[in-house]
Amino acid sequence: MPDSSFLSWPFFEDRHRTLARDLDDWSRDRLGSVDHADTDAACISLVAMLGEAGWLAHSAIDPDDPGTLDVRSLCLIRETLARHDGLADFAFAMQGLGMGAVSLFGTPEHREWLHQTRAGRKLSAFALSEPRSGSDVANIEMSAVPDGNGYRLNGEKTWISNGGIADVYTVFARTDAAGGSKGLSAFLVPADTPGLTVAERLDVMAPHPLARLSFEDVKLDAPAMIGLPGEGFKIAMSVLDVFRSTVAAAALGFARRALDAALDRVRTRELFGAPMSELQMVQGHIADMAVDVDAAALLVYRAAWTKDMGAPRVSREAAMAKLFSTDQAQRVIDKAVQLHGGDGVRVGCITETLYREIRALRIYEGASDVQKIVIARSVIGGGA
Ligand code: COS
Repeated sequence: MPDSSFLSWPFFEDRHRTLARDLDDWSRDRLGSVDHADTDAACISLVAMLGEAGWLAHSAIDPDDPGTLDVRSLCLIRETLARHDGLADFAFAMQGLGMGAVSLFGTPEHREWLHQTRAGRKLSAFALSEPRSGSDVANIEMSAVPDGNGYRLNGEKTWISNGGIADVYTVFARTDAAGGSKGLSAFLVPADTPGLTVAERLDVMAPHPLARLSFEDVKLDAPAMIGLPGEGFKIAMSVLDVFRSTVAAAALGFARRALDAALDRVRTRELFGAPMSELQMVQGHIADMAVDVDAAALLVYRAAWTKDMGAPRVSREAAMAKLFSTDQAQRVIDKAVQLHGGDGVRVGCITETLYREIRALRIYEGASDVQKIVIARSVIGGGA
């Protein structure tokens, strides 16, 4: 395990230190054997492996003994998996995000799904974004119209991670046409519900399962609703309050991997008759990278610890962690590419992979620009 000194910080308990070390060992032993040629198949197999090994038990609450999500564990797991394999991190993260609303607001009936998702036998997804509302959640257009005993959903969702391979979706739709952010509701929708189809699979620079979904007269019974009518916006934001810190943790994992690769490079590569590490300009890069990584870690685990200590909202802390950590990881990875010279951009090398992997994290689960809005409103308003 590379620099693990952060584990002695007071944010953690011994169970977190053990978790991080055990997962690091497991990842080194197991993740190398996963074939990434077929992204869907790799994801399904990673979810199964993570479930069998027990790691997915941390992705959602235990339906038989409901407590709260431990955000420090979620962050440590994402950081560790991202350091080893970006797709493994993605597979873990989607099981948590997809079932986030169920963990936080679900009924015992909704929570039945958690037996399957925590065991890695079923895959979940979070369907919030639409073609005309990504950052502006209050503008969601998908309609959920009362119909007999339940609701009928019509509309589209896009950029849905795990779209096409998920077994169940958490879907946000409009139950009150005039209500703005107060007119949205959340629903749990099994993938095989008639009328729900995959309209398009989307290819991105760091491949993972992604799709645009179409809902045509998707009929749901009333108990499919999570929370009460009109609570959808607050449910979505509460889920993002937890999971934005974990995106920041994944970025931290990518950055640590890039720093480790850069350290290997500068210690072993000779330039102008000496190891690169003796050049002051190289030392300057390494120092900047190390400060970025530690500062990100402090923000990530401050946000996670604050939530775990019972804060009802950590919007500001989570937004700061996501904004800073995803930005710093981009800088750290770019420097690692630079220190590798031509080798840094060869297709298939770790720096090239990380360079592609990191970019989307500044966009999904709230673009950096949205995080700035959240932070500024909180700071100006003097609230959380
Ligand atoms: N927890 C609970 N309630 C929250 C909340 C949170 N984290 N954030 C906001 N709310 C509440 C507000 O308190 C407000 O309630 P009241 O009207 O009762 O006071 C209500 O929700 C509306 O909040 P706000 O006025 O901030 O809504 P905006 O429409 O201005 O939206 C942003 C704010 C832009 C921050 C929000 O739309 C957002 O986060 N967008 C990004 C979405 C995203 O992450 N998309 C990616 C999808 S997943 S890949």
